Amino acid sequence: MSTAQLIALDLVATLLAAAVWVGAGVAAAARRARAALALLAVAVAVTLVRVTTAVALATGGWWFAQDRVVLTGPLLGVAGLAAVLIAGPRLLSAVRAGTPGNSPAAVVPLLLAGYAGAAGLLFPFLVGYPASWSDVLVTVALVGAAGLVTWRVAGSGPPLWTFVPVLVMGLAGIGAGFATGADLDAGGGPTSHHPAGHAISVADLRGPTTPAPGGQVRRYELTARKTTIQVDGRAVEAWGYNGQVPGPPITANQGDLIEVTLRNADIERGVTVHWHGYDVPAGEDGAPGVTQDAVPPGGEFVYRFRADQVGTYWYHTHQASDVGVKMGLYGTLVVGPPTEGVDLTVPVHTFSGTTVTGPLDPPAAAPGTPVRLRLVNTDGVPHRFALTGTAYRLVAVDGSDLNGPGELREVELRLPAGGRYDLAFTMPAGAVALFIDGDPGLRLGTGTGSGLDAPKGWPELDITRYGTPAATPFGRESHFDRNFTLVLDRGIALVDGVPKYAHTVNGHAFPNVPTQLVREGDLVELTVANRGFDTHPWHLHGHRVLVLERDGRKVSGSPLWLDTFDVRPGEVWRVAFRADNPGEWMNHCHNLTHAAQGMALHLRYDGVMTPFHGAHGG
Ligand SMILES: [Cu+2]
Repeated sequence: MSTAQLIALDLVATLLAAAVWVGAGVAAAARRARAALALLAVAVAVTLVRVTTAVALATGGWWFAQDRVVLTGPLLGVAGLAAVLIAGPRLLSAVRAGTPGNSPAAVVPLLLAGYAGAAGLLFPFLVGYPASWSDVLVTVALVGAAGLVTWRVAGSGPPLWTFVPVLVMGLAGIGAGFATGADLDAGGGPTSHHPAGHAISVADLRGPTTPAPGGQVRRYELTARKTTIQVDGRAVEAWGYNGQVPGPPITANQGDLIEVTLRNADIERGVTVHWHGYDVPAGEDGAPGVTQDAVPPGGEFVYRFRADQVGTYWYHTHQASDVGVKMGLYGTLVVGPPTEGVDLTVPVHTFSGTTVTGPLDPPAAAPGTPVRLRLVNTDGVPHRFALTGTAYRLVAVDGSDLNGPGELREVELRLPAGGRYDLAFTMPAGAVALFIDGDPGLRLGTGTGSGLDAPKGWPELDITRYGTPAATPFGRESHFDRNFTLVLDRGIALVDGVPKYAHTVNGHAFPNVPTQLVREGDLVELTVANRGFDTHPWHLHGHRVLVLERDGRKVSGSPLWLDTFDVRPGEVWRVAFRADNPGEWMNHCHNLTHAAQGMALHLRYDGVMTPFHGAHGG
């Protein structure tokens, strides 16, 4: 059983346990001693199931079970045991004697066990990981207070002063919640040696101003402005670079210097350009509040960087990016050498529920022509792609070539938010069709035939098992200078100072997630576990990461160098990277709505500081 299934089963057991304990208490209060006794027996059984699921969850990783094992499991266990010992004999004798059995000593312990069970639901939805001392105190106080109130309502309750310790406990818990935690996570490595006053500013970590020998300068001007675009025959308000959606395609050859002048015509919230997956110098990264200030209307910023990485990338605004990218402030970045034949970049984006591939005019592709399709997911959720009419190879992921990619047919490719897949094939005699989420998205060549039918029930390609292994500069067995763990969840947390139902990292939301500290040259391991119910496409700026394992299983196919990896519910990914690009970097979920709701943090090199503040940066 997968961890996600176990989480679901555990929730069902938790819900049932709470409901049945409460049901037993209500039955007892309603003078139905026999029903109450039967429900008590069921409650004990469900509670035992719940204990089993909680323990089983721990096998997927301590993160999945911590709150259950440390707090809500024992709480339910103790309350349930007390209910059995106190209410059980009373109900039994009531049934034997034919009396109502609704004494407070029978009713209150049963309901209290129900409240303790309900606390187990509170955690996965409202608190998340990790359960802190503050959470423990508040939870126990809440359950205790509910029990005392019930006792008084049931009659012959305890004196009012008994509420005092419960109140004190609750207030202590709330107070502990406001205590500020560490603002730096050194990942088990040494902490800073550089006093802030002597650090290098990210604003000084800029790109070169000349191309590599033999390269040329590629100049682009991007002006962000409001515009109206046609989607499915409807006029849709959009924001576009140069008023185009997607923005102008940026292309270069390896060694060229890319120089982009960004201007903002009328986007009040400000704009930047972030080079997604491109490991530019930190000062060119386009992260507002981290590497620059957002460009206001009338403002300008010039980006310069060498086109060192070959492959398929994209660019987008990073200012209020949840809104800005959705509105259309994105475009593609492709770095060659040029390929032979048809080379088509397909940026997929969803406007008001309609998924589009950009204004594509597929060129004629004669049979025998080599074709390369560069799929770019510019949305915040994954898309499923299927290619019909031909066999093909998945030759590159996130700009990096795969090793020994085998021929594919009748499989579905799931592309994470922000990710890129390059597909290659030789044009067959008939037509080829690309389906996106089951809908026709693009067609090459002419002709019809059953080969072009919408794919049905095709299995998803597991890219961790595709292609053949090859040597990598480091791997699972390497010694890592720093190890960071990010547990992703939902919970109530402060987002930019405001309490929200946030998407959290280790129980915190941006900007309160401790900044990760690394030193140049470090080999860094990053473990990302998803305790929640949403998929989180994790994206570290400025670095490619090598996937070490997913859910404890190593990558058995081609080495996978990614800039965005989808951590689905219940999954645990271990990835690693070499800290070779000094700066302060965003490290965040690329579902930009999640990022705006707190799922973001910074990774900073020792000796680097940022003079930029205030903006969310997500
Ligand atoms: Cu997310």
